[in-house]
Amino acid sequence: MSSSPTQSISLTRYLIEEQRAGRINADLRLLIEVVARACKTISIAVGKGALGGVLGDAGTPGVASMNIQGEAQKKLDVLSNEILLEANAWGGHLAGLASEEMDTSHPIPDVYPRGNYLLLFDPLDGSSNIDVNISVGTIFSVLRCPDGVTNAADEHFLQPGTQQVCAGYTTYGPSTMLVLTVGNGTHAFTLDREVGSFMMTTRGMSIPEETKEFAVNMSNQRFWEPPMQRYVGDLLSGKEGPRGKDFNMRWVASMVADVHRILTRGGIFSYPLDSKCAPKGGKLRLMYEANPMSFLVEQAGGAASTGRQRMMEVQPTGLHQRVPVFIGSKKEVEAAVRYHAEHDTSHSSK
Ligand code: AHM
Ligand code: MG
Repeated sequence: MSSSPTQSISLTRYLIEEQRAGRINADLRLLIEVVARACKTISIAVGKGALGGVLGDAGTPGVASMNIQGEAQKKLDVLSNEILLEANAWGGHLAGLASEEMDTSHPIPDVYPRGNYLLLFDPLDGSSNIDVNISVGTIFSVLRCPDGVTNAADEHFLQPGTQQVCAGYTTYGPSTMLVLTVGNGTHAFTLDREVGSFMMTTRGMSIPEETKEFAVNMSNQRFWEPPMQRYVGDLLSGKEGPRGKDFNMRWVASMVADVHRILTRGGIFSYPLDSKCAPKGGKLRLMYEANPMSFLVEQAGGAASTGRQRMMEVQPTGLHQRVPVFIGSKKEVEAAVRYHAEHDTSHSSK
């Protein structure tokens, strides 16, 4: 699996070394430091839980406020969004921001200088776990603003995942961890709460190619497409079935926590198309969830697909676009893709 020695390398030191090696510039370094600082603030709010008065729905009592996705917002969703917006407005490193919690992209206020990067984030992923004290997280993705654009609008964010220059997430679990890639491997940093610094704890995360563990919300089984029914059916039939081995299942319902487990010990995470989410294209969001996680997982030797296409090659058509997701151990993602291809081929030839 993972890791070479990390000595005592803080996130700041790691970023300075990446800058010296010419892999990132000063603006991208600042951007990552600012996001990391905002995540520390979110971590404190999440950690206070009920004592901080931050649990429960946003909005007025009995009338929860809704985001663009038509989902009820939690107080912590709104607070985390505000923390990230405020932290990133004034540094001069961004041309614009977009968030899962905002209808449209957010320009940098005129009073501040503009930079060349676009930042996208899901401020608090795994909202259904906030009130029950289960891990949640922040996911982010960084793109370059197209040349010559000074006022970034929604269309400028619509770049495939292969264009990302950085992606990461922070998981607020028993410990707070930041997992990051700038295209030179995927590295994990753990927050030293006493010192207030993210310290590198795994350099070069590496996902085993094969796995015996899958993550999916089984309660949706009857709504899945036929290839997904067949794929999971074969996983469940274990040693006696066509896959010839027994599989274990895990489902946290926080993508950050499920993907973190996969980056740590392998596995496949899937939120496939089902007849409930099909009209929207899937459940998870391409720009804020699927693409950044795909970049992190590919950089750790894993794979990510919609079941029919490499995730990072999907050309986005909307900021809040949703997609089916298969992500994790390379050979297992390839197996899931094979089930879809076999189904599609047999149906197109009829
Ligand atoms: P959110 O961004 O509104 O929190 O939704 C995304 C989350 C993922 O973290 C998780 O994998 C999935 O939704 C869980 O969905 P379900 O409750 O259908 O199992
Ligand atoms: Mg989310």
